[in-house]
Amino acid sequence: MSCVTELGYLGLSVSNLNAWKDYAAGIVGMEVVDEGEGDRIYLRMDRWHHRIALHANGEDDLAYLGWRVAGPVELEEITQKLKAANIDVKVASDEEAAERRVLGLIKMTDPGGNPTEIFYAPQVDTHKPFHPGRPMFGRFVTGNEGIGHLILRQDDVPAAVRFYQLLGLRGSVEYRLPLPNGMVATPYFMHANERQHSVAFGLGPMAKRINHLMIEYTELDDLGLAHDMIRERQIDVALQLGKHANDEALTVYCGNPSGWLWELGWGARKASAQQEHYTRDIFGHGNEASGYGMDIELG
Ligand code: MBD
Ligand code: FE
Repeated sequence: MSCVTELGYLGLSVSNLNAWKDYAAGIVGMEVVDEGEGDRIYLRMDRWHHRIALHANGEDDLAYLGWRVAGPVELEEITQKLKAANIDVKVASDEEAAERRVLGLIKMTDPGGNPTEIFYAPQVDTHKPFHPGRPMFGRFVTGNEGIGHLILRQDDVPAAVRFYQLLGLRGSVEYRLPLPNGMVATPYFMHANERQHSVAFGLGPMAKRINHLMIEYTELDDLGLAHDMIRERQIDVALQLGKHANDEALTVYCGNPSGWLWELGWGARKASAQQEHYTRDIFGHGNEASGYGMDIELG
């Protein structure tokens, strides 16, 4: 059984690299690495060469996402499994793998049209301690749980569920949220490891490929520092501080320099063996700035 083990890396296309440096390093605490390539910079969250590549090509959207498998045997197995399911998989060249700082790589698109990659053996710079972009009390929760979680655009939710099940993720609808128009939103959450979810979808039509990236701090005080800075600088907050019912994380959703959301969080519980569903969050998450596709009522 070859399953992806974590959401390993992301590529984001952005228009304003300087604003992104201030946001990702100065507020959130990531480490900026500039290797002089001119069209991109890297964001570190741990000892990996990078977790996020920012490509300065102006689209202000998700460029690609990378799922990890254990090694070359698993990459070969999952390639065969995807081909057998009629997914159009391209085996990347050595140059493409080197560009992502991995040893092996395949590329495809998911049913929502999101450029999706599966890789093994990321470059890990164990000789280079993680150096946060602003003082941090702790670290980011990564390790076996990967970078965090994403809400992705999927116009055909059952097709998306089938695709991510093929990758080895598990999950279900975890909320039934009554909408003002009488309908019920039924977002679907899936996990690949101990992180309660690595990907979710099914919150309705979206302007961009991505609604948000959630990243998690090990220390509550780092979420507090970020929250203070977001409020001082009057950065848009789409959902105020609150605690989700499914992963029980305390989080806040703030606008990023590309006009979509980063969800900053702390204290998530781990994925449980059996599914549950909820009708609202535990507390908070009140709606504030609109226009981010997060106008759902969670409270
Ligand atoms: C999440 O992380 C989330 O983004 C939403 C909308 C609901 C539950 C958990
Ligand atoms: Fe989230």
